[in-house]
Amino acid sequence: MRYGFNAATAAGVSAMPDRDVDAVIVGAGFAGLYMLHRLRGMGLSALVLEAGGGVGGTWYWNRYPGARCDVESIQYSYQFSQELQQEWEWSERYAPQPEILRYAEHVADRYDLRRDIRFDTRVKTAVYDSGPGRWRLEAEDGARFTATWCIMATGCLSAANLPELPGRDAFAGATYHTGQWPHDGVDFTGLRVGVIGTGSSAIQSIPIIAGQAAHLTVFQRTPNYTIPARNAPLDPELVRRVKADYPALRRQAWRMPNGIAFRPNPQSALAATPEERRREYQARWEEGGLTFMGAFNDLILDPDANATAAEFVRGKIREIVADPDTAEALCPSNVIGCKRLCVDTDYYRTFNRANVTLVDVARSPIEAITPTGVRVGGVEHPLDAIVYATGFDAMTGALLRIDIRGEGGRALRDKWDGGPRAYLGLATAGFPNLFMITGPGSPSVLTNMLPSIEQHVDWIADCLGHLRARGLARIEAEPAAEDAWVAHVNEVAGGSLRSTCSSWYVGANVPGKPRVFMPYIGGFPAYVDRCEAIAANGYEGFALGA
Ligand code: NA7
Repeated sequence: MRYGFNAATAAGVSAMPDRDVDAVIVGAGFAGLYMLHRLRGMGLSALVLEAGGGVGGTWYWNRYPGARCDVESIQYSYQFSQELQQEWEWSERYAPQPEILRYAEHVADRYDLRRDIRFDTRVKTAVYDSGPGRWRLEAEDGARFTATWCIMATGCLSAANLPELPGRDAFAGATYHTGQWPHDGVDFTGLRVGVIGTGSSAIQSIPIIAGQAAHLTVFQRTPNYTIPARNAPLDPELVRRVKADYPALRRQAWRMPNGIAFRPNPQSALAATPEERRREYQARWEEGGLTFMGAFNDLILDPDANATAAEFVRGKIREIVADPDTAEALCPSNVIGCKRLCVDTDYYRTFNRANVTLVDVARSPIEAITPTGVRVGGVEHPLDAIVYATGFDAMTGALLRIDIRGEGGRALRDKWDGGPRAYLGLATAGFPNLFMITGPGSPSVLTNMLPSIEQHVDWIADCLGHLRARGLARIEAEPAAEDAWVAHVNEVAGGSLRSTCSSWYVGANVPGKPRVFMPYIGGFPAYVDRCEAIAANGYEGFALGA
């Protein structure tokens, strides 16, 4: 057992399993770290419980080859401290996982956060005790904690999804999940490797694994659209310009629906001529990255507009991939941007390598994992190692893997049986004093996570300050306000092409999960305005109590 406390505190904790604090925070990713910093600044006692052995959340677990952020480094960082954003130096346009992890570690050290983080502590239960009005949490190691406020900073993409394939556990070779990668890395040299999945994690790792393995077999159920990252060392002149007025870039980002400063084109794709469209798509393809979807203003709203962008990318795939059958198999037919767009380095080109085979498991699904490989359509693909790049039980998975019980012992799992219900994605009726950072019903995964996290943390901290100033110690979302918000979340989702395909946004990747479009798609600025108006109106839609 490893503790983040200093020795004296750690000894105190192990001798006294029950620890009572004002606020317990679950998770030491970017959300948990900043929440701890804010609460400490308010003079509250706070303790972070973290399942991993270190800080960083997503960036602690996702150590697969090629893992990097698809939001540009210069924007994927905290903005709460001028000093912090001035002093940190990113090396590349898209920071690789080890560098983002170093950044999280730097933040933890700079603000002396580790002494209030208990590592290797996976929370098993969180139960609201309405008598004293306190949350009681128990970890898998039996340690217990009590707090007035329980803040879930458990992440949107942190509960690994490992499909129940027949024979899975009988495989004799090595098995990995991209989201639970060994810390000392994996050397695939000389091995026959299978990658299951073709989402973002697969698309980042496949080119690198292909460069090592004797042979790589990719099992693809749904082809994905991916845009070249054009990753490169960060231009020092760009960094100098941004740092000369970082707040200006942040202000620009806060006005964008996805919380990322970029150059959207206000024109409709359908109003443009075919040649204008081609030029715009080509320019964005060359620029690289997620801004491809900003080529026109109706790509995610109008199926005909979207089809023009989709066809452009399919044309690129056919140009890049030499074998026409492989190229066709790699061409997605669904709406571009419906599943999260991917950003890659040499993904499509990798399929020109002699040691890479693509196996389409859309029509003929994986029949079984055998002790020596993967069987599809009666054909065995012999393998020494399998990489599950099969994603996450997104948005609700990490919350529901904890047995969370609110007023009257009601389980969150039961309340959310038909899909998540939360007011602003911050709180859920029947669970007083429980907050979720970037919970379902908030913009979260549709935005740059860092500003979304900071906005939620600041809102929660301000809310606790408001309650304290009035001698109050209880807050709970009102069912009517929650119902109205959930209805609004669903209504705006219905207007977007994003809700039309089988993505993890709707829970489609996890068998049996209710199909609900989980994040709020109304845009970051509208969401922030709503949160601020609710706070300004005395936390409208919340019941406050002593
Ligand atoms: P994703 O994007 O959820 O991708 C998971 C992939 O695994 C996807 O291609 C799935 O196919 C595939 N999958 C899942 N289960 C199976 C089974 N049973 N058989 C075959 N293939 C399967 O996860 P990532 O980790 O790549 O990325 C998650 C997010 O992290 C990403 O969006 C970024 O925001 C960062 P499917 O598409 O469901 O047919």
